[in-house]
Amino acid sequence: MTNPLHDALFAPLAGRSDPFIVGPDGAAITGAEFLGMCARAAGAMAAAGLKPGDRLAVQVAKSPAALALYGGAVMAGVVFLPLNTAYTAQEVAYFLGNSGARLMLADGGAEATLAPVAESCGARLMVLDADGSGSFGAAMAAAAPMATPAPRGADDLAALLYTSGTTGRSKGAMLSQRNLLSNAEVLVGEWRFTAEDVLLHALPIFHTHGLFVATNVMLLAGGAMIFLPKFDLDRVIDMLPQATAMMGVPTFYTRLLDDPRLTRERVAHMRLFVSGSAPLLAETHTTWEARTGHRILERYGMTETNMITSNPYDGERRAGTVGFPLPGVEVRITDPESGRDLPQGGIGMIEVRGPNVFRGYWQMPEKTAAELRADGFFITGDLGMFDAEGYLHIVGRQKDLIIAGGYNIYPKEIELALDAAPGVKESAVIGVPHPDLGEAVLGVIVPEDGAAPDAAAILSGLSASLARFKLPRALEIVPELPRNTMGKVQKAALRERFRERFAG
Ligand code: MLC
Ligand code: AMP
Repeated sequence: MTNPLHDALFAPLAGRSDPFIVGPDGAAITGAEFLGMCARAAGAMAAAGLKPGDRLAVQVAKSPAALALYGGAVMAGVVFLPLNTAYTAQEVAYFLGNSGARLMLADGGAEATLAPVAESCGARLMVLDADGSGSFGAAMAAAAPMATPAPRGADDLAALLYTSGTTGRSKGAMLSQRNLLSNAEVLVGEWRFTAEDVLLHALPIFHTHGLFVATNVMLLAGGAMIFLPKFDLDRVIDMLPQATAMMGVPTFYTRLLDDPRLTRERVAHMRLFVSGSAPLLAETHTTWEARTGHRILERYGMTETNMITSNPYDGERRAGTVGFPLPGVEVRITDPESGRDLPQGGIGMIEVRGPNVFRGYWQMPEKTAAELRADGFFITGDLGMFDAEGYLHIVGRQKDLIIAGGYNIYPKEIELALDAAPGVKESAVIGVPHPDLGEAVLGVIVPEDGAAPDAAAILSGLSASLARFKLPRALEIVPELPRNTMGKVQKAALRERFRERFAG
């Protein structure tokens, strides 16, 4: 038995003496050196007692060493569980408890806060800082590099990525080696990536976009990455001339457009700009083309499904659409009530089937059954329609979800926290247009009789339990929430009322 993901993505690094990762300061790590880091990470995981199938939770700053943890986990057969670095200790406690992770890796700065959390969940806590130091960094230096990858099959789990749910409880999406590898293979072909490519990588590596779409594609193509710790406008502008491709969320593109240094000359060397994770406004698409001469290639995906559709590399990249189903991926539009197929042109639920679709939610068979049909189609919660030429248009979301700067935020989780705040009778959390983030979180609260809630105190109270990116950017106080005859809060009416709240 082999280890398909390791064999296809990581093993070929052995022969590479050219840079695979280039840091913002120009320091290069060759492919062979990076593979060595992965092998030492795998060795340190084994030395820490991790066995194939065990979960490894990772909440560390983005760095080459952090990326080597992913490669190490694949090599050791360990299920990689990356966590947003913004998550609070309370949020992390849920992920550790739910996943049963045996080991958690954190930044040194978070060690004191996370130690009791890890202990109460029965997980060991070790430190890996961005410069490679910390207890796990030392373990990597001391470990014998893993010589032979752990045997894994295509259906074995490679990663567990948590996505929030409409009930406020996060679900761990189980991604197999096949899910990841099949998608990387398709994307390399569709987007024409080769060993000549240099990807400007400014996305976080705890989500599908930065971890799998960007990294797996570059590993498989044999190209290189300029690896920035985060999206820093000045650095991105500086590095663009050295890259051939960039993948980003729409906020990357709007921020770049706001900067006069973005010129046609600066991006003359670029071959491809990809956007996804949130809707790209047609206006951003056309303004970008007018300014740079490049048409952004928009694609559509999800944590549970990897990439689903893409605009064509050759052929028309149609603004406001997410293109065609990828090879091997089936997409159908169904009536959200009956689940029956709709005729072409009908607006309905987007459903997806293919080797890219995940294996279900970790230890939540009832949630898996509710979203993954018996015939293998996954119900995305996105509403869409195919136009006459076969381009998919996403027209809305049936799930109550806000996407801010490419991060998903589920209102329910924030409403529960607001409802529990002093002086609050009830609340509704909505997403409203935001010039930088696409959508931003707005909290609407109804005070208890006679109470005068203190918005600043409420928000600061929330920050103890919720990651900062989830916090409402503002709170509006209203005497009552609009409800329909069934008593359901009419969020559409609230979104309409407050749609100008963050207008530029
Ligand atoms: C940061 N903040 C955000 C935020 N990012 N608030 C709401 N939404 C966001 N996305 C907050 C911080 O908490 C902080 O709050 C303040 O904004 C500034 O923080 P920052 O760290 O300086 O933010 P910045 O660098 O400006 O980050 C913005 C960003 C980043 C857009 C560059 O969010 C980003 O990299 N997003 C990419 C997300 C992503 O990769 N998504 C892919 C999901 S996978 P305060 O209070 O401290 O001031 C997926 C599937 C698919 O969806 O199809 O790809
Ligand atoms: P996540 O759960 O973080 O993987 O987010 C997936 C969701 O992001 C999808 O269900 C869509 O709602 C949204 N999404 C991803 N790509 C696009 C896109 N190109 N346009 C609109 N929405 C998108």
